Amino acid sequence: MLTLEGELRAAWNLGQFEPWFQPICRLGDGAVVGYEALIRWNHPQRGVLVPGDFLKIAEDCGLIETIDWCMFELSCERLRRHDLADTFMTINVSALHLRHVDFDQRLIELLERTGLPPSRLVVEVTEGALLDNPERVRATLERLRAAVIGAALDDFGTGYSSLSYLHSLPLRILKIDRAFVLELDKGANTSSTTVVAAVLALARALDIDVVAEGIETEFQYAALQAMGCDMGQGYWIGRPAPITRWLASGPVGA
Ligand code: G
Ligand code: MN
Repeated sequence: MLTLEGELRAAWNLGQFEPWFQPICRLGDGAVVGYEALIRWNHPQRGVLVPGDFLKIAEDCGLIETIDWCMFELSCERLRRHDLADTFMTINVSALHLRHVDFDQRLIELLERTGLPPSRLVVEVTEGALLDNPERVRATLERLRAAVIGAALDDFGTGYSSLSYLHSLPLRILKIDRAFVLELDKGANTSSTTVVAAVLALARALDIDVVAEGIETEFQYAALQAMGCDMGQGYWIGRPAPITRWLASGPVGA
């Protein structure tokens, strides 16, 4: 029997990983303004696996960075080929990537190869990845900004949420974690409503756009819209196909 690590290596060799694109909508009119590229493993027996199912093993066996770079490249190519509109795309960058001093240079070269304008790319980093070495990450994000590549703070509110990061980092987007969005269902007087309102006010003051993550109900959508949240993503938006395997224009031809 194959171990999961063995399966993962085989899957990599067989090309079973691919990026899916979750639309990011403007809550005001529901227009798709961007996408988050999310890795999926098309497992021959177990179906489509999400990162939670295999990321830890991919990290432990040292394959994750290779897989990630391949996903970044595929995602950029697909966005360029399929969506001529001015949508942006976010990619998830881990602490491992940010440890390499040449991360930004490598990303810039990837964009040159794929022909995707840098202004259409946004790298998502988590608060956890910042903690690793805040100064180094800030320097990397500054160099990316100089190259017109944007940065987003992912899962905001779940980590240490140091306010000092918010104004010292060159952020284009703040992503409110889905835990707060989930709580909104419980009505107007929850602490989650207060937190979301405070984050929106803070972001507005700092001129950072906000994306709410994990919108699963119309109620959540409406509540966020009423609070003035700019953008959102989640299983509710874009029904019936919330996470599109390909961009709206259909699959990539061979
Ligand atoms: O940490 P990050 O926000 O990048 O995580 C993205 C993950 O969240 C993806 O694996 C994606 O499939 C999942 N996801 C996207 N939208 C929703 C949603 O509406 N609800 C839940 N529970 N998960 C979601
Ligand atoms: Mn993300």
